[in-house]
Parts: sequence; C-alpha cells; structure tokens
Amino acid sequence: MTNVVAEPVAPMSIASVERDSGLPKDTLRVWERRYGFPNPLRDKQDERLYPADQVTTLRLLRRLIVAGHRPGKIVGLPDDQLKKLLEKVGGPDDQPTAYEAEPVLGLLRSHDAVGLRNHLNAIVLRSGLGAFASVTGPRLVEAVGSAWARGDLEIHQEHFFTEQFTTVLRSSISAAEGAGLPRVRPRVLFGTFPQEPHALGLMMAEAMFTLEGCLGISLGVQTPIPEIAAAARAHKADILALSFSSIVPAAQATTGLAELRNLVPGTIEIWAGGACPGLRPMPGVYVLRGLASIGPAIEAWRSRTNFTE
Ligand code: B12
Repeated sequence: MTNVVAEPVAPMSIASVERDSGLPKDTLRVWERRYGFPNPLRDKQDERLYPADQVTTLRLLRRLIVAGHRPGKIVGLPDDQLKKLLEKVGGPDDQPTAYEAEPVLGLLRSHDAVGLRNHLNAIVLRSGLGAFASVTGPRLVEAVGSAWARGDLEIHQEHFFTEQFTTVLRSSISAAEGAGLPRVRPRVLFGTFPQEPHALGLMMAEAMFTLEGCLGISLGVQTPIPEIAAAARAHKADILALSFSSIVPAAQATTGLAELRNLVPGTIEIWAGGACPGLRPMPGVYVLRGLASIGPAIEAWRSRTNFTE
C-alpha cells in the first residue's frame, strides 16, 4: 500500500478566501476585529494570509449563516460544534442531499401538482427556510432549468414548476414573517428593473432578509425605475434590494442604478445582487454577491446607523 503524504496547503489571500468561502472581505475583517476570528497571518507587505484550517472553518460558518444562524452566536465555535449545527440544517457537506432534483423532476413529468407542492413544503419543513432559499431551492431551480434546456422537460412543465416553487417560497416567507420574530428595521423594498423578469433569486434574497428580522415589502419584478423610487419614498424604505440576472447587460444595470440613485434620498441605500457579472458598486450603491453576505451586511447597516430595536 502506498502512503499518500498530503501536500501542505499554502495560506490564502483575502481575495481568494472571499471567492472560496463566499464571505465578503469586509465581513472577514469585521469578524477579525469583533470576534478575534479569523486570525490570519501577515505576509511581508502586511497583507492578510489565511491558513487552510481557518478557511475550512470559514466555509462551515458561511453555510450556517446562509441557513439563518447569527455570526455573534457561531463565530469562534470549534469545527466539531459547527458540524453538529450543520447536520441539523441539511447535511454535513456541500454534496446534494437526498431531497434533491430527481423526485421533483418525476413529479413534474407526471404533472402532479399536489404532490409537487407537498414535496416542496416538506423540504422547507425539514431543512428550514434559510437552507431552502439558499441551498436546496437554487439547486432545484437550476436542475429544472437544465432539464428543460436538455429537452427533458417541456416549457409548460418548467413554468409550472416556477409557479409551484414561487407559491411555496412566498407562503414560507409569510409564515416566517408571522412567526413571532421581532420585525425591525431596516425596512427593505424588493424589486427589479423593467428588463428583469427573473423573480426567484430576488425572492430567495427576500427570505434571507426576513430571517434576519427585517421589514420587507416586495414590488415583484419589472417595475419602472421612477416607480421604484416612488415606492421607496412611500414605504419609507431604508434599503432598496434589487436583483439582476445574467441577462442584464452591465451598462444597463449601471445606468439604471445611477438613475435610481439620483431619484431617491441619500439616506436610502441601494443593495444590488444577483448573477449579473457587470454589477459594480458606486457611491450609495452596494453590491452583494450572494445570500451569505446578507446577514453580515444587515449587521453592518444596523451598527453604522446606530439602529436600536
Ligand atoms: C426560471 C427562468 C426563467 C423564467 C423566470 C420566471 C420567474 N418568475 O422568475 C422566465 C421564463 C420568465 C425566463 C425568461 C427568460 N430567460 Co430565464 N431562466 C430561468 C432559469 C431556469 C432559472 C432562473 C433562476 O431563478 N435561477 C435561480 C436563482 C436562485 O438564481 P439567481 O437568480 O442567480 O439568484 C441567486 C443569486 O444570484 C442571488 N441573488 C439574486 N438576486 C439577488 C438580490 C440580492 C439583493 C442578493 C443579495 C442576492 C441575490 O441569490 C440567489 C440564490 O443564490 C435560468 C436557468 C438557470 N439555470 O438559472 C434561466 C436563465 C437565467 N434565463 C435566461 C434567458 C436567456 C431568458 C430569456 C431572455 C429567454 C428568452 N429568450 O426569452 C427570458 C427573459 C426575456 C425577458 N427579458 O423578458 C438565461 C440567461 C443567460 C444569459 N446569460 O443571458 C438562463 C441562464 C437560461 C440559459 N441557460 O440560457 N427565465
């Protein structure tokens, strides 16, 4: 038998850790200051370098945060405790779990509306809304989209899935809103620009904001920019959360964001997210790359606005 000796893994820069863990650089720095973890080494230029074991822990933390855990309660816990918590939220690793795509595709092929709705609801109940919105839901949507692209599903089956999925996610968000958690600021208005018909990513983001206790108001998709601004003022929004998929050209996103920025008072922050590769931050416009960044971003908002409940 050959003994395999593992190569030592080189420490990673903050940019690589951001890419690897999905945790934004700002979050890594805030945690370091606030909780003493991560605790990176420094290179000759005094840049942060994260040892492999810390990167492993950060991956676990990210997955717990997208499942709804608060950084203040979990950053600093040893890995074995983090893994125990992860077992409760849907599987010990990043591999697809039992409740993934195949049963859903089967229900779609047999046009079983009640079965599909029950199945999706059961996933939410088993894994919790956070894990559904951030892990299982995106995987299912992706799987159904790919099955349609390969010709394994008809267009009507894909549309039917989207409707069922939307119903389950929307009713789970409403249930979470009514579950007795305190609803506090920031007050967040959700929407998309007129060119953007994709609604599911936005709704998944809304679920995460809801789990953070935010007050949410959704305009759904495809709202004219001046109307988004009017709604933001009417609802006294603190944050406008907008979703941009990969169909939106970068220039269109940038122009629209600049227009919206001019139409709303500076006290209202604009947070843009989604798969659009051309999204760029600008003054008063923050770019959030994934759902994992929502919790830390809200925490930062609450601390920079001196918000108290
Ligand atoms: C469902 C779907 C539709 C549905 C949408 C229904 C609905 N109610 O949402 C409909 C049928 C309307 C649709 C239409 C189109 N679609 Co479409 N659609 C999809 C599909 C299958 C799923 C999209 C989706 O919901 N993804 C799942 C979510 C979870 O991903 P996401 O949006 O990126 O969101 C995640 C993150 O980005 C983030 N996030 C998103 N928003 C926000 C916001 C904030 C604030 C934060 C923090 C995070 C965040 O969180 C989410 C969870 O991780 C994808 C294929 C796929 N595999 O993704 C194609 C896809 C996106 N569509 C595509 C296209 C081309 C179109 C059309 C242009 C097709 C056409 N020729 O007509 C039209 C749009 C026409 C128009 N302009 O009106 C392409 C885009 C390719 C490209 N790069 O250009 C894709 C990738 C399919 C493909 N492979 O070709 N589509």
